[in-house]
Amino acid sequence: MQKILNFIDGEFKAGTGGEFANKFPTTGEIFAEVSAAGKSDVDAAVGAARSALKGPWGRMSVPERVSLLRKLADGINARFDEFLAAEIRDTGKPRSIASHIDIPRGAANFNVFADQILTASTETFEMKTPDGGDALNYALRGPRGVIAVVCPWNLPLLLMTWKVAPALACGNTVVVKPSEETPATATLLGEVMNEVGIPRGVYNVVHGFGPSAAGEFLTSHPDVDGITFTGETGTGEAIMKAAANGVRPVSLELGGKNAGIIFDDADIGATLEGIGRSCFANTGQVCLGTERLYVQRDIYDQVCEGLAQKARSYRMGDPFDQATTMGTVISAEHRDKVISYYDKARASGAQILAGGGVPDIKGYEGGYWVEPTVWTGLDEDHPVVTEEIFGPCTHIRAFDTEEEGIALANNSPYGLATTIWSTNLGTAHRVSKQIEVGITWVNCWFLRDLRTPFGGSKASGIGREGGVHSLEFYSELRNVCIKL
Ligand code: NAD
Ligand code: 6OD
Repeated sequence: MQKILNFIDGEFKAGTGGEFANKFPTTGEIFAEVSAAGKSDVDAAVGAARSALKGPWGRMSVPERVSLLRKLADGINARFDEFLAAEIRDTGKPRSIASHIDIPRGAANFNVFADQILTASTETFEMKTPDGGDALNYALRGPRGVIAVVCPWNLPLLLMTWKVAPALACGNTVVVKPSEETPATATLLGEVMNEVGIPRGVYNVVHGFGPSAAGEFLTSHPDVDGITFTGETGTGEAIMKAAANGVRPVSLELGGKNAGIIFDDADIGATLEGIGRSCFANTGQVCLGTERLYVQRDIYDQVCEGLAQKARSYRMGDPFDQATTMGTVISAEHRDKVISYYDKARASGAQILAGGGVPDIKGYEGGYWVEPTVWTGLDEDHPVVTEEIFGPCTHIRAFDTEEEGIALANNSPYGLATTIWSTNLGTAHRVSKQIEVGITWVNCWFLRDLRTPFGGSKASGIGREGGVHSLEFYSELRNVCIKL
């Protein structure tokens, strides 16, 4: 049985928090034992990160750090197949997704933030002093210090390096707490850190659960200087409370209940392809995914039929098989949660256009399968329409006017992402401006330029990461005022 260990101060170490099983979601079989970090291990990881700040890492120039970041990207690519296999085993996601999104982006994040820090500037202001003399202000960019990085399971390497790369670019050290469901790629990255010569203590990984475990030990640790978190809104609230002790800054990328809006002048073929991906990709386990779909009445029937067909078109099975297009969800617990919404929809009389249950996948009966599902007919205040399900499902409703479409989309406590489909540029601009979310895609979905601000409005988060916005969070600016 494979053992997954914590990575502390450059070494793989068993934790004092016991062990927990890591399962292959496609079969439900245990394939690894993960060693959980106890409080003393988290103390050691934070201590190592603190010492590294004062060591060679803290003395490195930006170009030296940049050179190491590029080596990290190369190091992931050099072991691409190992990262790929580890991610597939942990998540059950198909190779077709992990090889195109998770692992390439896991590597690219390091190059993107290497570029970003090389061109990062700070402000200078000249001023007059009260006695008519001159003074000069300039800001120095330095690291915040030790950053806690707490991650979810849906895009494990991608979302972890999305935070670790800019944190290291800015000269911080990190302690990562991967999701208990997906510990493998964060651990493997520890090997790459050592291979490319990242000084010990710069990157640490502690494994375990959240409440009263590694997650909470880390986020409530008094020697952590900042916390960056991606996960559920409720967890974000708990982390924000922990961060209040000691007034530590937080960056929170949280949940969503994203709307898609399709206007009757949309290119139907392209729309069905794009919206289908936004509903079902990664078995619906993408925070940016569309779980509410509003369609202008003239094309409503066509979209319902087209999306139902799309839902039925997925091929489920062995995620290592290139032909598989949909995997399981992450765990039995998550399958039960998704299915509980499927049951609620049925009980409330939803019209089920596709799916709605658990498929029978021959040879993989122990896996956590759910059917891609499309409903209509539920009220806007039904839990299926208001709560984040995080499964391959969406509810469709017709609208008549632009104002109505906008109002329906905005009727949510969340504000992460929207996707708008129209061939009218005026419609696209007007609607984008009125939608209360952090990220709007028009005639596309999850098309990423990593320099752009990324994050959620309302209950979907605090702060923006990406490009210079990441640098803002992961660095501390200190103004110097010199009277000349
Ligand atoms: P989660 O909130 O359950 O867990 C995320 C991480 O937090 C895990 O590592 C977990 O162990 C840890 N954790 C849990 N409780 C904690 C606590 N009290 N203190 C410290 N750490 C704690 O989320 P998940 O189920 O892993 O991921 C799915 C969620 O993530 C969805 O809501 C999804 O929308 C969201 N998400 C958001 C984004 C975004 O960019 N906005 C991206 C991906 C996922
Ligand atoms: O692309 C990214 O940088 C990003 N943070 C994606 C988040 C996806 C959510 O599931």
